[in-house]
Amino acid sequence: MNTQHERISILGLGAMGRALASALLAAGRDVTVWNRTPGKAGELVARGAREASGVEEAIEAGDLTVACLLNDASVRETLAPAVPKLAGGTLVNLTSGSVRQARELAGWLEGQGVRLLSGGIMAVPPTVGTEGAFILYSGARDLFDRVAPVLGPIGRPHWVGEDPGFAALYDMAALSGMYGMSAGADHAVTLVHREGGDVETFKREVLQPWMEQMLPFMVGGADVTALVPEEFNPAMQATGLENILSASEEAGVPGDLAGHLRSSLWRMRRAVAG
Ligand code: FVH
Repeated sequence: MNTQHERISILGLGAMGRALASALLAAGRDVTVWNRTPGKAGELVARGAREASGVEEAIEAGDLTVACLLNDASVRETLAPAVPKLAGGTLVNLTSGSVRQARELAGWLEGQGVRLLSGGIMAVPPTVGTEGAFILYSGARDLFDRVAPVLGPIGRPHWVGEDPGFAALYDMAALSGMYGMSAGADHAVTLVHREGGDVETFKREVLQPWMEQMLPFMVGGADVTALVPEEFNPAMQATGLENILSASEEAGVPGDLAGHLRSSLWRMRRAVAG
């Protein structure tokens, strides 16, 4: 199959679906789009996409169908009436969901003669198609080998195994790491703001260089046992965390922003005790 001529149908034109379609059009791909609520395809159609009036029409127009909808329930609801049209074909599901949902979707589709390649998008709409963007895929290796060059323009394809749940697994785990960092950054700027510091200067001159310096240690030191290595001196860290919590209380930082600090403090105290 010629990658450039493989026809792609995209189900879902939310912020992410539109970004995917846009990157594929920019790369000269043949794109058909469908969205539950009409009216979101205008700009894409102006750039050469076709708009299907229904899911079945969209599936028929593509060699490859890509779903990028809100959640697993919306994928099921969208596909249920149209899945016979997909029989003998392939669905690439770039909708976020749980590991179990991805495995069950693969089983359900397999029973209907449809091959599933599960995906997890490691990008946000403005970074789709840019150098840093990558897409996790899991499912049969031969399927990945066929799909990867076709969907390459949306982000670097990265296969994480045969298990259809693994793309979701790594996606959810990576997001968990990101939300932890995000909570820390929100807490940090709130503390600076409450005590009269200049947030933008703090971000640029202190927070970003500090987080960049520590990132390899945070990722490299992450441990499944949740035990604190001896050289990390948990007693010293517990005292340091108490200092940050005191500084936050003095500044009137809302308590919910400090939840991750309290979890770390409990962990250090456990390590000291035991
Ligand atoms: N946007 C992001 O930053 C993240 C980055 C990482 C990956 N996620 C996941 O991508 C999926 C889609 O996200 P999105 O940003 O496009 O989300 P929305 O803009 O809210 O669009 C949702 C689309 O889903 C359609 N939809 C919702 N429910 C149904 C349904 N029952 N049947 C059919 N379609 C449905 C909705 O259609 P409409 O409301 O316009 O009619 C939108 O097309 C998502 O899994 C993220 O976790 C994005």
